[in-house]
Amino acid sequence: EDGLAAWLRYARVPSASRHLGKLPSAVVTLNATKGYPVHTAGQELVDGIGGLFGKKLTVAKSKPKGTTATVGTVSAYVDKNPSAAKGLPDLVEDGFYLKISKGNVLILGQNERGALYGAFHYLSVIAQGNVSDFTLTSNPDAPVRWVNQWDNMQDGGTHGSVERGYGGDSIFFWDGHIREDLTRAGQYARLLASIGINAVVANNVNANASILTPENMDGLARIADVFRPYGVQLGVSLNFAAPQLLGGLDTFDPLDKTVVNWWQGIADNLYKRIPDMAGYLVKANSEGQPGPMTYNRTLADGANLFARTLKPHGGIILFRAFVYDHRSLNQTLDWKADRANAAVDYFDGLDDKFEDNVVIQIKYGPIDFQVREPVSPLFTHLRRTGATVELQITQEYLGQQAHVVYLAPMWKELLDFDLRVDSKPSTLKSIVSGKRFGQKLTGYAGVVNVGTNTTWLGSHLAMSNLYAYGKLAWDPEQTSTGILKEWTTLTFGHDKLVHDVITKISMESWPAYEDYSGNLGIQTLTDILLGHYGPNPGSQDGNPWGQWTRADDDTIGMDRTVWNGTGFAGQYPPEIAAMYENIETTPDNLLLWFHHVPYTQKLKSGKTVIQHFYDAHYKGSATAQTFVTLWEKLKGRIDKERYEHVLFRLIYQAGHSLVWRDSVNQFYFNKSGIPDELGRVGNHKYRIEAEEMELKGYKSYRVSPFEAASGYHCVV
Ligand code: BDP
Repeated sequence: EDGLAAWLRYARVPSASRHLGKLPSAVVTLNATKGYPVHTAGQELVDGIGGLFGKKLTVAKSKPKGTTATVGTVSAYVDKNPSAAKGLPDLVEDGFYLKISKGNVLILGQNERGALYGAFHYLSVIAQGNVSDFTLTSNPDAPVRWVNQWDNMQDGGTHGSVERGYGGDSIFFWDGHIREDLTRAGQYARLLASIGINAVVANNVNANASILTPENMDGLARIADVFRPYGVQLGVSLNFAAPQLLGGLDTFDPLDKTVVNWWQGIADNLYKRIPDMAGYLVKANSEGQPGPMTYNRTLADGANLFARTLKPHGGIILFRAFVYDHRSLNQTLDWKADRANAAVDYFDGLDDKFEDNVVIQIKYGPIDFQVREPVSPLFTHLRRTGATVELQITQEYLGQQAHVVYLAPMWKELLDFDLRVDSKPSTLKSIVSGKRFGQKLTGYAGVVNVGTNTTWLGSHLAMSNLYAYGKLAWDPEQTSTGILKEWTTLTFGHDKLVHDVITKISMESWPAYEDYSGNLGIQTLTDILLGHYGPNPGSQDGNPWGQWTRADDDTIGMDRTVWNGTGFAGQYPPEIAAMYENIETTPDNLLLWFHHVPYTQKLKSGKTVIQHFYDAHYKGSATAQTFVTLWEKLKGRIDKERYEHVLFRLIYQAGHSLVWRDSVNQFYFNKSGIPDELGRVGNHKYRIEAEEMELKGYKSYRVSPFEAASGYHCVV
């Protein structure tokens, strides 16, 4: 149990032999071609039922005797059974229909991919022990359900690392090329297909232009080949300056004819090799990346350049809204400067300027994957052009898989948030499904960043986030606990205690992490300049990245009001703007996101801001201690390999949460000079400082930032 099979282990279900009669005995695939999803579906049914129940199925072309699982597209089925057409439901692209009746299984997809999704769904249901009859029509909530990988083609010229990846090297790239052995890429596609993901952008948004050399395009085609059996399409991230960097042109101006022709050549060459390519992902004019604004062109000019070259081939472009200029942000000179304003400012007036195969990919919050952010207001400004919400499965600011943080509850809160456009119900999920404004191309993009580690993400428990991402992108009405239950059964089996423990840890994990890393909307107080890991509240200000707390000796928080602050609150529709504008109506958990207040400001709970900080850091880290003892109850109830792996991480998290607690509390205690009412902060009377012990083979040294260790000292 090294994690490689994730939730597709097909481990034997309890009392398997009792259920054999309720299962099919043979599989019939309709019009299956090897290398395409219907064929794969047939194979998965054989493997799945074999593994789960020990029943060996035969694969037949026409109807055999006995119970049968029939899988194919609706059209293939109706061709063979014209009279059946009437009874079938309407399916949208990628949707599926399942009918289970006395061991006979009918799995029909709107397309081949849908058929495969239906097969995976059926297998997941029976793996959870349910072999009774049912009928289900399932359509995805949105058409775009993509995954982004931030994989580098090369790193220092040697190998393929993954930016913000915590599960090893790239499964796609090595040494500036596409790997020869793409086995893992195929296995990844299988996992993704089982949760309804339909495309993967394999290379980093900070794209290397060399991805477009003829040799690398051949390599990309090989990736697409291993994805295809699972209905997963390949997307490619582009470097806006590639015409210059790779093509040798003296410009990359999006309106220049030679540039347009160059990009058309690229699209044609890619589609020659990969006719079913999904399209592009583009990060432009952000964090030093080139873009159309380099030539005073609009973001729409930039996006449309690619959109037009893709159109003849049926591709789409996901153009990122993560646009800001870290060189122009200066908080010391400009009190009104605010990175949170950037996206709406840059996209202002462009909604009706984009080609219809452009989708704007918007991070859930206006800054950057923080532990708590308000929903990005840009979602309310794009009514003609469709949007995808960008979520981050890789826990860049959220403990980097060394801390367990189950993210579905956070995503649900964001997706359920009602933005009140035109004073009408306008939840984020209704916007990204296209239902609220009626756009055709909308959906989800998740930054996943798996690597070569057999656990994929570096931690077994972190995989519930990937599972939940796919499930919510398909159906955002699903509950966090419901998704978790499914995932736990498929990953760890049916033991009730295993379920109870994983549910408790997971459901408490995001609130705990928020409590000890950064609460009241102050953002995750990590180190900003380097790894985004570990506490460093002092790095939050005075940096050009715009993740500011504006903390001084007496006050803290970003004033983002219109009347006195950066004006960000005014980017929301009036009802929401009014809520955030007013300190009384701003929820406590976003108070410091929107307001600059004294440490003594009273919260709705009656506590002061500073006392809340102290208490929350104690509470969150205390919760993290309980994860270890909870997990220890599972000894012997799950396999040793995964038990030990998770335990090691939870022990680490428990310790690191204390470092978080004391660093952040000490930092604000030093700044504010306000003592903790309970006398805990700065008073570690039971602690034994490592540097004061007799050190054999260790040396004591002063650390920076000072608050990262008690007493300013570490031992190495
Ligand atoms: C930030 C990451 C950086 C990414 C950037 C992005 O730190 O590595 O390149 O976002 O999303 O969160 O483009």
